[in-house]
Amino acid sequence: MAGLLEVKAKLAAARAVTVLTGAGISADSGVPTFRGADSLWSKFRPEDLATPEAFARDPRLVWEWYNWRREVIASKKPNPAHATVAEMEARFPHFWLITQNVDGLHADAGSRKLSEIHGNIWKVRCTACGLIEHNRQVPLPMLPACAACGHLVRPHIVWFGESLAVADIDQSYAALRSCELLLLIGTSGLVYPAASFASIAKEAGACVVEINLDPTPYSGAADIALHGRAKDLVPLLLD
Ligand code: BV8
Ligand code: ZN
Repeated sequence: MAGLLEVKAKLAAARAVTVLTGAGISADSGVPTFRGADSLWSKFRPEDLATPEAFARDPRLVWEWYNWRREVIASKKPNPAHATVAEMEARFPHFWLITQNVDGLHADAGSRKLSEIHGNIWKVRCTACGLIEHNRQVPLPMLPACAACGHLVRPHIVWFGESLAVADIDQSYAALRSCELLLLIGTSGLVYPAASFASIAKEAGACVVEINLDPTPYSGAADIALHGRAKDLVPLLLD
């Protein structure tokens, strides 16, 4: 595949690489994606669940959805694509991973230089004192309470209509503006602000590579598109 050899050559010469991942990189670990046939959204309407209004209206319903997702994800393991992305940290002098995934699989695979820009399903945040705790209990008892002050906790996840953490935005923009290569892996490019990240990197002079089963809204900005499963293609990039 010509594109693959070209990407391998660019990676071999690169010093600064940024990776942006979406649900597609975890699909090969058995984690349902957001859109597509057997996706999360085919069963639920995210507008009804992944929003602060939904949580204010019916915290139990929202927690039941997240408890179900935690149960589904609890048994899932990183796949070779996650492992290769973790290996990239040691390979490139300047590397950063921006993930939209909340499943925690990149951290499980050993990635440390990462921004989980939509949060993490294994973290809960107190609605009163703001304490953030790592909690892998499955299922969480209903309704879960803060260990420090006893008030209701919520998933530490960025819902629709909520802003991303300033630190994550700053870190992401810095990584997008300074990289020679931006790898987009398994993301549909539909959700903002991540949907604008490819053009930010491109404007700063990066070569943009898309790895996905299908073309996406990012494809216009991509210099090279590799079509296939992340678990098959991503490991080939480093070997
Ligand atoms: C904000 C947490 C503003 C929830 C998530 C109209 C126009 C522009 C913007 C908007 C608009 N209306 C509303 C907005 C803003 C909104 C938005 O972008 N909406 C979209 C739907 C239009 N964005 C927000 O609200 C964001 N906040 O903008 O704040 C603001 C400003 C000031 C003050 C206040 C507010 C917050 C966005 C974060 C939302 N939270 N998740 C939860 O997870 O429970 S988003 C959700 O979608 C997930 O995080 C997911 O990661 C993300 C993106 O989806 P993908 O990861 O791309 O996954 P998807 O299934 O879509 O695609 C999978 C891809 O993989 C596919 O391309 C597929 O082909 C590919 N694939 C599948 N298998 C494989 C594969 N590829 C390779 N190998 C495989 N095996
Ligand atoms: Zn508290």
